[in-house]
Amino acid sequence: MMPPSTASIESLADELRRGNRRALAQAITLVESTHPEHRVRAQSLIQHLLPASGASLRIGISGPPGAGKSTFLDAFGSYLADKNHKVAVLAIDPSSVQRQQGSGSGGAILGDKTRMSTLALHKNAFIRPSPSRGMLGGTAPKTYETIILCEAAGYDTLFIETVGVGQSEVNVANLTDMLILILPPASGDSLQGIKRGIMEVADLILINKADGNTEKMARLSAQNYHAAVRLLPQKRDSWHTSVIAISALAKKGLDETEHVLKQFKQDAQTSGYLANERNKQAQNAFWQSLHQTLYEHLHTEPKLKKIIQQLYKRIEQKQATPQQAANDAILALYAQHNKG
Ligand SMILES: Nc1nc2c(ncn2[C@@H]2O[C@H](COP(=O)(O)OP(=O)(O)O)[C@@H](O)[C@H]2O)c(=O)[nH]1
Ligand SMILES: [Mg+2]
Repeated sequence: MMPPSTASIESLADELRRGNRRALAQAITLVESTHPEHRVRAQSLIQHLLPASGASLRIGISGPPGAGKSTFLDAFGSYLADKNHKVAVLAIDPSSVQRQQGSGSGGAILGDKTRMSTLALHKNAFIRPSPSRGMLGGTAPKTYETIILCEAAGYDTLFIETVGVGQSEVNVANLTDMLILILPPASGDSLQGIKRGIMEVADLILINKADGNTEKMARLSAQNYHAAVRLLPQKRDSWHTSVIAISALAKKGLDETEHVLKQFKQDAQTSGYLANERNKQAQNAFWQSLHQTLYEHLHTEPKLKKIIQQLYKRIEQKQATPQQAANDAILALYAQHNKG
């Protein structure tokens, strides 16, 4: 998909505000582009749309691979969309980096699309995989802008799905108002294997697969997790992490989940938590963006390249340690800048 020209930015913004999904998809492509010209156009588009953003509940979905995150989003997303909610799903997929480079078959997203096949066809839904690119700056700034675009297009419920590897829970928690942790049923023993940190950031824990011969185990797990979270410090006085046993496949527990979401939103608004979170989300994206910009500048500025070559020599000749040289590079960068 080709990003739009400058002249059409305003009409793109209009189309997007009207809820045109093609316009939204096009806008996201523009925002994701690293091309400098596209960045300028993307900024102009965001400028148009920023005032219309903010009205959704931003929900992070985390949990180990195979827990049923995509299946849950298909079921619960469709359930909400049937009730006339506008539902967007952004799937952060680390494997898409490989696919962009032309290796790999891109199974993860293909698999997710088929797994969210009901939601994908719903007129009130929008699904978008978001490449994580593996950049130092992380995904936050681009995902942040994608969130703005979805909200401007009228989506009131945003889900950001991540795979449960390493940093991704923390990243997604930094971008969202509420974190839902989806877990498979587990025996009492393996419960201890779940990292405490993940449970501490979760606002709602869903124990999935409460159906067939895993139903009993799921309900028992839910009880165990319920007891476990009661021992953890709470994020704030007015909210206690709920634990619900559900079945994404059999569509059980969706009413209850919706009820908790409503309560969460209500409480987050009245307690001031939401406003505070939104500031933190923006500031986090700002810092990531700043890191990324500086990083790129350090690696691409031609004048700095010369200085760095000289500093390499100084290190080689034992006139400076790498740390001293790095400090000199920063000073040179600022001196460079002050000269204009
Ligand atoms: N029995 C049962 N299986 C489920 C349920 N939800 C998902 N699954 C299965 O678990 C597997 C992983 O599901 P998926 O949604 O791709 O998990 P994800 O990796 O967390 O996105 C698939 O084979 C699903 O059919 C459920 O509620 N009950
Ligand atoms: Mg998935």
